[in-house]
Amino acid sequence: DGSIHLSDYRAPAWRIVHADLEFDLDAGATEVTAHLRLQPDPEQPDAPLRLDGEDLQLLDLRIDGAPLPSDAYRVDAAGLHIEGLDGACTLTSRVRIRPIANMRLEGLYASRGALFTQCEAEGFRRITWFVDRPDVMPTWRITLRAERAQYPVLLANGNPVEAGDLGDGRHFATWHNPHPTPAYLFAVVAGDFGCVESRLARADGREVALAVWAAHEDVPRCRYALGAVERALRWDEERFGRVYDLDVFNVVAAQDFTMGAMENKGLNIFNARYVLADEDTATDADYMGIESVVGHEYFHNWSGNRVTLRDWFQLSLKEGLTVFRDQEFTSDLHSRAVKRIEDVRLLRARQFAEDAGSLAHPVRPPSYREINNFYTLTIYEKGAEIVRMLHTLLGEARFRVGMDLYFARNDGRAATVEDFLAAHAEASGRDLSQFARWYAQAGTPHVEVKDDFDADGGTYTLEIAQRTPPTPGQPDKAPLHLPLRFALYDAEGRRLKVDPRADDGSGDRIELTAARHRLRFHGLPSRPLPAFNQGFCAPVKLAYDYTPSQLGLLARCERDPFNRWDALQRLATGVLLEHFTDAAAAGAALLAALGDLIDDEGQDPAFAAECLLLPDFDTLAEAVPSIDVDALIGARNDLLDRIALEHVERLDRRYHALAAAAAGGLEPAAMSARRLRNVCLDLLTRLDPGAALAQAQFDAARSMTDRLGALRCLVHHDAPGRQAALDAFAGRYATDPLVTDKWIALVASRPHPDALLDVRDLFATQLWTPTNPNRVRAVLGSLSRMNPLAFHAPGGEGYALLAESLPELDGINPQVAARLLAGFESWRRLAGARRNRVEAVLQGLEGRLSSPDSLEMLARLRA
Ligand code: BAL
Ligand code: ZN
Repeated sequence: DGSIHLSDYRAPAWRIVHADLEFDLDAGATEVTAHLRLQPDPEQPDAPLRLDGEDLQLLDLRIDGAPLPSDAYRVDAAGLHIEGLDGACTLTSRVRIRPIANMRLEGLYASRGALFTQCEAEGFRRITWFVDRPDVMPTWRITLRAERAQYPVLLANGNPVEAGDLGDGRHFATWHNPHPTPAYLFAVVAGDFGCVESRLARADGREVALAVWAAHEDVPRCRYALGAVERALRWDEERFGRVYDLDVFNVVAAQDFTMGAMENKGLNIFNARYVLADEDTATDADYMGIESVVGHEYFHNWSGNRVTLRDWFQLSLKEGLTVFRDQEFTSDLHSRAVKRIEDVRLLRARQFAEDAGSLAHPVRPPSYREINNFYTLTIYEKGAEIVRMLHTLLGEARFRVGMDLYFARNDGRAATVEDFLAAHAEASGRDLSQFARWYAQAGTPHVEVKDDFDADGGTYTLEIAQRTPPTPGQPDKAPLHLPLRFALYDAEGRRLKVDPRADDGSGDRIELTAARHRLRFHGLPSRPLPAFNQGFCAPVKLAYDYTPSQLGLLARCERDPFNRWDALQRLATGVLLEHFTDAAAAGAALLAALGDLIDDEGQDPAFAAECLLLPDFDTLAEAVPSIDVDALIGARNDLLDRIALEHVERLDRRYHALAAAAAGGLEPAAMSARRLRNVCLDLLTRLDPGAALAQAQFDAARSMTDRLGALRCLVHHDAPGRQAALDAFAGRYATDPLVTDKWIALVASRPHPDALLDVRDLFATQLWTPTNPNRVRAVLGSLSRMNPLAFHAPGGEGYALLAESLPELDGINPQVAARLLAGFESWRRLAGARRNRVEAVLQGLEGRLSSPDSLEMLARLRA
């Protein structure tokens, strides 16, 4: 079926040690001349040379300068084959490509008068013939020639070498990348851009010139991203000892871009949404997202670029590790607790669902048809959790020694997960062989804890069992090696010093390795209250039979802020899913705890805001065996109404009390205040059909955070002023595609059946631009991922709406289409007729999709 298997890996028969490329750039027809210095693998002496290429018009082919006769090579749909080569040589090819016709946004493509590239994972083969795999790592020289008027800025990987005039209105620029770099990190940008720039001294004493580029009118909105680059560079020096390795670092914003951003060597290309920001157009969450993505891409320079991947199965080796690094960056610069809560929210809502659904796969999948389908939450977020567990098991100091060893030993190499674990095992002296299972085994582990207290002897026993449920292709699972932090509290919420004579795991952490563990603590005066998995140190579902009052106590007394939040999430989940025998007591405990939080001015308001947000639909859906959509949405709405009713005065008081702090700029206190204030506003608007407060905030808003927060309340709670507000907002930002995406996302995620009609109406307007991934996601991603009420409309209209658009989208940008298909990942657990409706919709898609991306997704969904 065209699958590629990890077990089939073979070293490349031919390597490219140096690539010298010349581009005659033009949107209609670009010519690429590639001089590739080739070396055969001495262990595969007679292997033919096979080069990857797609959609290339071959103009000329030479070996060591001599034209290659047509019977000496063969071209098929995916490759160029040359036999009979006699050792190392230089292959020169000249091809023509058509950037303007490239709607897939892979390879070289045109966008708004400029030219961009996207090569990860396998886009470079759409630019020229190449051994397009990550373990082929030449050094690079890149010359760009183009018309100066249309393309005054010519950027490529590495350091600038030379630039000048060619006469005839044309000019050129030559770049040199001295670091061995795989083709997926290749990048070229040509266009009319402006930039903001700065210079920074590197830790090794050299200077680096930083620049963030965008269309001229957007340049003032690049300042924040530039500051984020500066912070990222410093942080990686200080926390990981990683120093930058070129004279320049360029970031360019692209409005048409499939991914979030791309870490090309020395020339990061970003989706504009992760670059452009000012107070009028970006929310606080946008600012945080920009800083984190800028950090992520910058950190790849070591975790991904200097040490790259042997093959695409190792994708999490760079992505999981780099997500861990960007999470730590944000945690060191901002609130560690809030960052952890946000990350776990995402993990539980989306990665756990992926790991429990039709698309579940290990962090290192054993096979794939289309690697683009594996840029998933599992590879990224679960991959980061694995690195975090390693960090917990080893401790910061030993982890750092292991990281240094990993970087030193694999610098300039294409590495594997084994190389990563070997460096840590060696540096720490720990045996990580069982830990390696995390990379091979899919599914979220369940950890169940039962306890017993023997009052006579004062002995407390914890029985801990782990099991991982079956996933597609993996019916049987073995126990995993995981760290589990814990603490014991007394009835007043005082932390108990754990008895040093405990039979096992004294201290505050145990390592689970077996299916069952028993822990005993002696000399306790009364039954303690246990707390587990502080900081969510293991990405598991932990079950322990807490009473509502125990959770209320934990929400107040747990030392670990993440667990205080988690106690309230558990309490809320139990109330929503009717898990507690005494439902009235549970509801009362939750309402009391939330009331205290609303009033608590000593608490970080952002943390309080997180506590007031109930588990979302996806998280709840993950916690039940069968998804009753109406029951989950109904229970959530009822509880939100109850919270609002019970605390209306408190919420109102706090909302107004936070006004002064919220009026500030980007300082953490102001951001925190706006966060809580907007959560209060949302609850208050539930009770106010006139939505006066939301309307007032909308009218007076001075930041996008407050404007959009108020607009969301007006639209999502059907306020009378909602259409006027939407029109005003849309008019004000009509020329800004990123802000237009925001209001479109609000409309598409409105929890009302009419959202489907609104989306259909959008399709009929100029606003529907299926070639722009951000717009497609704003419309269809918001509908399928952020609007369970409309997407799961009982008659199947939401499913049909998504499915209808997929054949066209698949013909334009397969990656975007395939990603939207993943919105059906949990369909098998849907209760009632919905499951059948999705099944019919998926069946109806058979024969209507054509890309390998979408075909693979459809096959896995239906398997
Ligand atoms: N490498 C693809 C974009 C990212 O994860 O950084
Ligand atoms: Zn990445």
